[in-house]
Amino acid sequence: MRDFRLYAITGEQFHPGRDIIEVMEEAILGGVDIIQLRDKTSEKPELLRKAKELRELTLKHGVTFIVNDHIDIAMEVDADGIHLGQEDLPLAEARKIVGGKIIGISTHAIGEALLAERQGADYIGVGPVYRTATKADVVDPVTVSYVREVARTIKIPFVAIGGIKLRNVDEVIEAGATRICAVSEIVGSTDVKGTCEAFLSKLNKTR
Ligand code: TZP
Ligand code: MG
Repeated sequence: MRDFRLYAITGEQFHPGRDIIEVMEEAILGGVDIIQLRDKTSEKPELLRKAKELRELTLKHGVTFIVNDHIDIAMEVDADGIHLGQEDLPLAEARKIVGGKIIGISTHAIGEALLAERQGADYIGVGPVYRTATKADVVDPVTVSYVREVARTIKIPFVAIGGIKLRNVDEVIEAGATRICAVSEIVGSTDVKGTCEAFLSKLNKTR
């Protein structure tokens, strides 16, 4: 997959009254490399509609588009990839369906990270780094020192996620993360584009 620095996930609860496409386009204009559609509440037809619109938007801007959980929707809209958690379809099964598309896997422990790497994940999510209200099925935060361990151990791209804000991202970067993912800090911002630019200016110092 193409390398990336800033990864934004949708979270419509953080921008009531604002359209998802408008918010995600602002994030793209702020420089995000990847957009993920993550929606745990909509019914399939609604999800499919959002996926189609986001596919169109990301194609227009040359940004990578990933769908969370719904491999059928990812295939139907020809997304660039799929993101799966530990409880979702096993990676080997997903690989049979998506072929060469990107597969990202959420991991919370070094054993999970190593397994995903061995099984051919294209990237892994590492988190939640900090406590976050965004993910309902909260596991304990993995902590910044765990990010350091992953940075030392894992060879495929990893993206730090969970409770990452402009005010704490420096210590995540200092621990070795060169790719960051955020939901609420980006899409809940009154200045989505400026927030992305601020994240990127910090991340760019790591390369
Ligand atoms: N996976 C681990 S933490 C998380 C996901 C989807 C939510 C991150 O949201 P926020 O608002 O950036 O803490
Ligand atoms: Mg999932």
